[in-house]
Amino acid sequence: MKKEILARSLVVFFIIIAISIPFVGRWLISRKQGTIIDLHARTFENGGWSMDTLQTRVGVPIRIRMTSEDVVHGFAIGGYEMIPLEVPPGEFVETTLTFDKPGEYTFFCNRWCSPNHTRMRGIIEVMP
Ligand SMILES: [Cu+2]
Repeated sequence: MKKEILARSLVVFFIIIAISIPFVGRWLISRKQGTIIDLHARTFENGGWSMDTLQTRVGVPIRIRMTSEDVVHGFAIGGYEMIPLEVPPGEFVETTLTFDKPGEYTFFCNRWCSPNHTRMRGIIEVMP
């Protein structure tokens, strides 16, 4: 009787392991690649960036997938060495950022997109 319970328990255990393998795999991949953040750009008059504060930790990659909902925008970060990106309407542009120092970094649109273009900015908070 005890052997039968043990055998049934083992079967259940292996079924649970087999079911969880794909989820664990995806979790490990997402940990390695970092969190994906969807960031939508609109002219300041139409709402500006869809998020004005992004957060990450030193050394943890942050993946940002950007698109524009109207005109061509740009993406650049003050104090972070990167080639500014062009964010065309209807297309997705992805970048991965890893910060080596804590602090607040300003991200902004670097393309003239409207009279309030210079107000299109946000903060990336990098915690230790
Ligand atoms: Cu702009």
